[in-house]
Amino acid sequence: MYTTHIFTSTDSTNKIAFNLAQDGAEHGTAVIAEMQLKGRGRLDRSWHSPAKTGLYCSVIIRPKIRSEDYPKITLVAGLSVSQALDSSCGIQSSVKWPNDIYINGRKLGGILTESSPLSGGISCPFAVVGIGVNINNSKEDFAPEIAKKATSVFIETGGENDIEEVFQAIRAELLKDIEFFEQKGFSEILVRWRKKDMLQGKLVRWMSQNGEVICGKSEGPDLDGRLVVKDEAGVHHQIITGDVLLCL
Ligand code: BTX
Repeated sequence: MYTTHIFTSTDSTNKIAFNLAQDGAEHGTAVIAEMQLKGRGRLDRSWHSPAKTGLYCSVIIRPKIRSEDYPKITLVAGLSVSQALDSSCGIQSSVKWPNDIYINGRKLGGILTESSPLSGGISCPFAVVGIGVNINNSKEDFAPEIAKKATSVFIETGGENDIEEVFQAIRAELLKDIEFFEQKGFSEILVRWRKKDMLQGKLVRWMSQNGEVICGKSEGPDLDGRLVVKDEAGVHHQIITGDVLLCL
């Protein structure tokens, strides 16, 4: 039985979970909130977290993996969240490299993974896997700036779901997949990931580190978790971080 800390409101579940992990909280401990006042996305962006409509949770994991494998946790978690949503809500969601959950071309959820320092003899490293999913939101619940690109399970299916039950399904799937990753490595996770990859074989564009916009065909993540894209000249690029957009 794993511990769950439940809040009606908090600034960010990731922040609370990170503090708990630093104080020694066990693998599988989670923080869940009905709303967040400062929900965070990647790259200092915000995660819109209105009350009682979405799932906002953070799960502490202490995986038995090498420090260089930590960046793959986000991909593992995306797969776990997508699969748990499919089976508990009866949908068919996709994953979008590196951290998004999509359905019918709109963003349903996202993952924000934050890790303890991994070098310098840290005795019990950890990662906090922050998960945000729009569950029972109707269109009016979204802020105008995301209304066109966001969706929820309710919007897609017309049915409401019990957020606590969805959370339990996601945590169980995440811990199972992390154990699988520890024991069998990343390659089989990658096989499953590719089956849900919404960018596979599609034309995408992204901004390189020197500010150049590059277009190419996505070949999916490699064994190191980097997204491989082949440009029009046939050159392969391995993308480590950033946003990749579909060329429509
Ligand atoms: P991201 O950086 O990929 O996505 C953030 C971007 O997504 C925003 O800039 C905005 O355009 C859009 N966005 C914001 N809110 C929503 C929403 N509710 N639905 C769809 N699109 C949205 C994704 O980051 C990672 C999000 C993790 C959120 C969880 S919630 C629990 C935990 N605590 C916390 O503070 N963050 C994580």
